[in-house]
Amino acid sequence: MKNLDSKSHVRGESIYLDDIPLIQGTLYACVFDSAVAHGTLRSINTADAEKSEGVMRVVTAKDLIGENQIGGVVPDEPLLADGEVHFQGMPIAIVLAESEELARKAVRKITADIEPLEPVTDPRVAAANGDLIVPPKKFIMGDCEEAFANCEHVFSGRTEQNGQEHLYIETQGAYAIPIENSGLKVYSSTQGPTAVQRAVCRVTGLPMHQVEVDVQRLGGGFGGKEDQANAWASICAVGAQLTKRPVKYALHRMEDMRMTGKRHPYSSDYKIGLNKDLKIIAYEVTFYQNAGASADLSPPVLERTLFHATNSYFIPNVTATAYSCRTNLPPNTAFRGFGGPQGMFVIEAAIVHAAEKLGVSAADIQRNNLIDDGDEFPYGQKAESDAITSWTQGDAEFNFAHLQKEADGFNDESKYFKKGVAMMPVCFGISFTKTPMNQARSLVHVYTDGSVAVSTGAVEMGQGVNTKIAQVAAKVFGLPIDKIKIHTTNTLRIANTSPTAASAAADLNGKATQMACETIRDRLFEVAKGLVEAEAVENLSLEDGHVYRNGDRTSLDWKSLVMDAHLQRVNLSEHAHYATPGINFDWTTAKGHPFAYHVYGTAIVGVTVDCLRGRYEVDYVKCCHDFGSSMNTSVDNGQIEGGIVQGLGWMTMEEVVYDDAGKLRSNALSTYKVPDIHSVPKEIAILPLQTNRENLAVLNSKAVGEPPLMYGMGAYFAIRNAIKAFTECSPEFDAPFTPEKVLMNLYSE
Ligand code: MTE
Ligand code: LUZ
Ligand code: MOS
Repeated sequence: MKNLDSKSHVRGESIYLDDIPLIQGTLYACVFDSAVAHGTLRSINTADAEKSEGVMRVVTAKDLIGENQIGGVVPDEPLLADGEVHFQGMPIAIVLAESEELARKAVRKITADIEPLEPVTDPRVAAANGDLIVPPKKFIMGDCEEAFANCEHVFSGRTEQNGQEHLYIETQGAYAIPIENSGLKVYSSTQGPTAVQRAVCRVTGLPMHQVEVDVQRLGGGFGGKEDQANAWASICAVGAQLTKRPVKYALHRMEDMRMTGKRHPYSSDYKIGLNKDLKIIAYEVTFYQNAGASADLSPPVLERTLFHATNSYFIPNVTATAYSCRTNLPPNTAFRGFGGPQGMFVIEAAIVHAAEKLGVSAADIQRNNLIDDGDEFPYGQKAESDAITSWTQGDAEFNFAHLQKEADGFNDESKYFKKGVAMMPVCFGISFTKTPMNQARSLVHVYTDGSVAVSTGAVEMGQGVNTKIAQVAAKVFGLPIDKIKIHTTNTLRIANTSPTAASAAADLNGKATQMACETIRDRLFEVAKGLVEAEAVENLSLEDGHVYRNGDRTSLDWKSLVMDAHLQRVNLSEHAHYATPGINFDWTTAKGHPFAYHVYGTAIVGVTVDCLRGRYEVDYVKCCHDFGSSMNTSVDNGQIEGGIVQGLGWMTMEEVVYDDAGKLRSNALSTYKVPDIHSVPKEIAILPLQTNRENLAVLNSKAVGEPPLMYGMGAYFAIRNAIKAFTECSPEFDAPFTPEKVLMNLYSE
């Protein structure tokens, strides 16, 4: 079944923040932000802006009624700069005006006197200065020191990974409307309606029951709106509170790129030890995360880097250390994979390094160390592993050796075009690593005409979560999908939501919906039992809009049953709560069972590099992917394709450039290159892993949002192999592999 939104998207009828009809009297906000990455804010001159045409008010930190604080994990992030600026793009003042244009015009009339301080942009420099967001985190398994002493081969090195701009098609934005008794209704383009509600309450001083947050859908989030929607909603809320008028702010693309954080760049050191059979015996890794100016989600992102530091491999001795380093960049944040990809890149680089030195294929080392059933991850959880099955099933279908031979043959014949192939296994843990976040609720109403309305905490952002939740309700009630309507995500209907993140939204909210629907269904069965004279409710079922008794269709249809139940005063509504069972994690020991399950997969990535120009094309990404048992192959294949292309973009062409002064140079689509239709691999082949395992996913259909991004990482190593087919060199592990960098490596000798 197609994504339920596909038709309204194509017709341009889907509603986003910018499509919400505005109330008369609406004001437009625009932010004046710091042009300096680090400095003391001596004074702000807003006089000219206040006199500017159409300006209602200019707001600075001193005007806030509540707290000037929006830091969710660590309270280190003022909404508006006060005393000091920490990054270029940091909001300092808010202009509220009668139109967008007038607001932007007035912003240009504001000046700030900022005494510059030395900016830090390099995480290793920040770490050396002791400027950490939180104390270092560590995972230890076995004894690395002793193990290295006994290793046949030991290699060490360093990797660099750059950030990534989210480039959701819909930029950040919000619309806040004053309601009676000082309350606020806030429309926000957010993955976390409750996070927005909390931030708004903090800056306005309102209690949570006075603030309603509503989300129809997002034009993409990719993690960038898990926490970073809070600022813009807070700005609108403060404006609405102070002026008693509705306030809207939808950021321009360049404002968004300049003022919001991105994927975290990392700089890392590794040391890998192998025995003579190519078993990895020991792995030591140190991660320096570039957190930016405030914590945002950096601490949990850092933790997930540790959780995925060994990717799909079993390594008996591991010491992984991670530093979250405070720099003068916009606060970096969640991005599809949430630190996991950063952890995986380093182990993959270490394996490639070892393979190169030992004169073997990296695939031999990868294959030889895949985690097996019962093996323990460094954080204590025992694997129920499909690392090996996904590799062998993928290899059986796509034949790595043959693809490698084909590339070798091509390379023998071709002087200036070279092909490279790489294997990219992936293992990604599903659940928020912070156990309490793994809960969700669903509110289901069956109306007397038989139609069904569902509200959950899940936010639709193109990933198809609403389609999946509707499928769950349709399945339990035995109804066609058009009888089910998924309503907006709203904090009045569903309270205390976790953000739609960690790929877990369909699992958590889908399970809650399943529970709510089953409760209503069981009540209806009690009614039906009398109506169709069944001996027991166990003999009843609901299918294609009818009640079935002992597998036979009765004349009792859904609508009549519902109406009858209502007349008998049976409750046709239910609010259900789901909390993932069996998960835990204890940071005092850094051990536990944090994930409901893992998603496994193996990709083979092939590229062709133009060795005169440094350009490249991705010929194919062929993967064997663990869907469990997919409840929607159309949606899931779309997630795989999109994730792969986004991963390729991060590893190859997307290059976030800040200069030493902390100014974003890649601040528009002319200077920041994202994959377009021409960068999509010529072939993406998706083979579902064959498995009969039970899992904790909704209807056994495993989470699919984030894991495929990591297949795209294979392109980096495939490009590296192609370069090595052209010239004797050993490119550094410095992602992304932009065409410029490829060219430099091709002619580095
Ligand atoms: N797909 C689309 N089209 N748009 C998005 O913003 N976000 C990704 C992924 N797929 C995203 C997407 C991220 S970062 C996550 S965590 C998951 O979707 C969240 O949704 P889920 O939990 O329903 O998988
Ligand atoms: N967000 C979060 C996430 O808060 N915790 C997580 O573990 C996580 N994982 C992936 C993506 N977002
Ligand atoms: Mo996704 S990074 O969990 O929003």
